Amino acid sequence: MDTKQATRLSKFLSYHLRHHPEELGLTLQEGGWVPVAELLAACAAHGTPIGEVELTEIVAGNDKKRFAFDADGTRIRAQQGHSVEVDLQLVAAMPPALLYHGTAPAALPAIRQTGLQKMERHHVHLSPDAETARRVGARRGQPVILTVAAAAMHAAGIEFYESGNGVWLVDAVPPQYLGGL
Ligand code: HQG
Repeated sequence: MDTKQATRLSKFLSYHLRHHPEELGLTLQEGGWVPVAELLAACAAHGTPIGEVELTEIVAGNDKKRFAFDADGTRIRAQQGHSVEVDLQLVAAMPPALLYHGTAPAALPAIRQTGLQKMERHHVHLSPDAETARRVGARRGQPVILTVAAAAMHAAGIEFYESGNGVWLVDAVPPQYLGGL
């Protein structure tokens, strides 16, 4: 499978596993899981056939590890980024001292007022390093990198979750914990 095809199928899977499973006639199970056999049958029935080997390649080769199989490989889910109501059964974890968030200059006045909000997603997404945050922010033009005093937030009782792919998730980041504003 070439990169272009992998990207196309990855976007197709993200769209359905995060946002619109119902368009494929699927319902996400607890944890966001979908049986692999059901997913592949639904993709084929909706004009985008994906083979088992191709699916494994997409999951393993995905630049941001957007998808994961369960332990026995019979179910698949998006690791984060959902807009549908789903309990990912995330386990709270101790974050590193500093995390990073890449955003667009236009968002800064609002962020100064209200801090980072989860907007359309389930959580605010934070990056483990500045370079990753820069890439996230660059999706919206010239990026601005904010630092997040994650250990201080954690010490104040705010829970952090690590998704399976290195992204840190939190409900909100109040402005006093942000640097670079
Ligand atoms: C901004 C992609 C105004 C926030 C990426 C961001 C990431 C505010 C936008 C993942 C705000 C939300 C997540 C406030 C935050 N006022 N704007 N108070 N608080 N914002 O896409 O973090 O390819 O929901 O800075 O690479 O950009 O989908 O979040 O600019 O990992 O796997 O509101 O999505 O990964 O945008 O990106 P998003 P994000 P995938």
